Amino acid sequence: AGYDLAVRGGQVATGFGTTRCDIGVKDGRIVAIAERITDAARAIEADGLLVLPGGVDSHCHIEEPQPGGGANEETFATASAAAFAGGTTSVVCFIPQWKGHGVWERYVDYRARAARGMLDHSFHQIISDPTDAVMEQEVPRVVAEGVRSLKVFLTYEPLHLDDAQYLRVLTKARELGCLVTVHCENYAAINWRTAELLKHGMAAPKYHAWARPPVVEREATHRAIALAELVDQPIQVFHVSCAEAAEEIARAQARGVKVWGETCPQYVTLTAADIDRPGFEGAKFMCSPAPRTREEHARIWEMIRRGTLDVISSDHCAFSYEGDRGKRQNGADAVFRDIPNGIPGFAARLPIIFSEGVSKGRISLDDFVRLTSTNPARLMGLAPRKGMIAVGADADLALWDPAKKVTLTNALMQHAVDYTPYEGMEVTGWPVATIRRGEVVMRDGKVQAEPGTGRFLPRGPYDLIRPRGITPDGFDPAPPPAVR
Ligand code: DUC
Ligand code: ZN
Ligand code: ZN
Ligand code: ZN
Repeated sequence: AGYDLAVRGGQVATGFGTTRCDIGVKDGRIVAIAERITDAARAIEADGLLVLPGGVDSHCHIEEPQPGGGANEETFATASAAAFAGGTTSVVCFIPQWKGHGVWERYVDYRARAARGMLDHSFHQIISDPTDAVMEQEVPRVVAEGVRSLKVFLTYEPLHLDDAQYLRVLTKARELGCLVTVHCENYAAINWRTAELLKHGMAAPKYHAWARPPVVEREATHRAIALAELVDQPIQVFHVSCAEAAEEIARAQARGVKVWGETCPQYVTLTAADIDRPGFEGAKFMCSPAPRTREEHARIWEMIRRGTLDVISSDHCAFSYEGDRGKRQNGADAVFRDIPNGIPGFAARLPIIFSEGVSKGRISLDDFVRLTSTNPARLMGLAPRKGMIAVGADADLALWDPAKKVTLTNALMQHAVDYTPYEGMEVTGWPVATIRRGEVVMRDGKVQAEPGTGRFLPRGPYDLIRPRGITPDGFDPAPPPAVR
C-alpha cells in the first residue's frame, strides 16, 4: 500500500475553508490530500464528521516540579489522556524557575518528565529570578535547546517580577530571538486589596475575585505592552479575561506593536456566581484572572471576532477539590489568599469553544480551527508542522461530530483531578477520534497511546516574533541580530 493510513470522506476544515476530501498519511505525516485515496494499509471512514487539525494548547501547566520536591497532580501521562480525549495533540507547558535557583537543571528534569507522556510538547521557560548567571549563561543554553519563549508573572508570590526585572527579560529575549509571554495583573494592588478584604473578615473563595478586579488586569496589561514597546520586544498577553485589558492590546496592535492576546474557555463560561457557590465549593472555580460576568463574556467574544484575541488555550492548572495536594492543601477552610489558583480544562477546551462558539453562531468553523490550533502553532513557531492540515504537516487530526450532544462530567475529562468546573454543562459537538502523527490515540473516548511516545518539539528562530526594529528616538542600545 502507498499509504499507512487514509482518513476518508470527512469534511476537512483547514481554517481557511472546508472541503470534502481524503487525507493520506505516511510515516506520521500528511503526504496527500485528494478526492479519493484507496491505496492505504488502513482506512478510517469519516463520513458525516469534520476533520480538524489536532488542537494545540499553548498554555497549560503539567507536572510542574515544586521547590519542596513534589509536582502538581497532573502528570504528563494523565495530561496526555485528557488532551487526547478532547482532541488536542500538542502542548506548550512550563519549566519552572524558583527564586535562588537556576534553570538548566530544571530544564533537564522537565524534559525527562515530559518524555514519559504521549503528547508532543514544547516549553515556555518561566523566569522568576533574572540574575546575571541565569540570564547570561543558563537561559541562552535553554533557548539553544529549542525553548523559544520566556514566561513572566507580573504578580504572584514568589514568581512576580518588578519592572526592572521584566525589562531585563524582555531585552534578553530580544537578543536571543524569543517570544515573551506575560501574566498581567498588578502585584501591589492585589496585595493591598487582599489585606483589606481579610482585615474586614471577607475571606471566602468569592473574595479572590474581589481582590483582583478588571482594573488591576488592565493596568498591568498596559504596562506590560508599554515596556515591551520601549525595548521593541514582541509579547503575548496570557489569559485576557476582560474587555478593558483587551482594549489595551487592540490599541497597541493598531499602532503596529507586536502584541498578541490569548483568552481561555473559563472567561466565556464561568462567572462570579460560580466562585460564590456555598461553603468551600467556590474554590473549584478559583483561577487568575478571576471569572467575570455574562456581560464580560459577550465582550470577550467580540474581541475574539475582531481578532484582538487570536488564541484560545486552556491554562489547565489542576488541583483536586479533596485531598492534601489540592485546593485544601492549606486547610479545609483556608482563606482565599491561601487556596491554590487554577482550574482543569484540557479536555473541555475544544468542546466548549466549538459549542459556545460555532454551534451557537458566535464564530465560524474557520475561526474555531485558527483560534484553537493554527494560531497558537504559528505564534509558537510550531507551524506548519503543527496546527495545519497540509501536505508535509504531522498527521495530527481530530475527527469531530458536530451534532453530538454531550453533558460534561469529570469522568469524560480523563485528567488526574477529582472535579471539572464544567460539570453538567451541555455541549454540541464532540471529538470521536484523535490521531497523533498518524496513530489513532483516542477513539470513542478510549485513549490508547503508549506512555513515552510524546515528542519534544524544539523551536528554532522564526519570523513572526522578529522585533520590528522600531525604538523611541531610534536609540537601540542592543540591536537584534540582523539575519536569523
Ligand atoms: N492562573 C495562572 O496564571 N496560572 C495558573 C493558574 C491560574 O489560575
Ligand atoms: Zn516577591
Ligand atoms: Zn498566568
Ligand atoms: Zn497559567
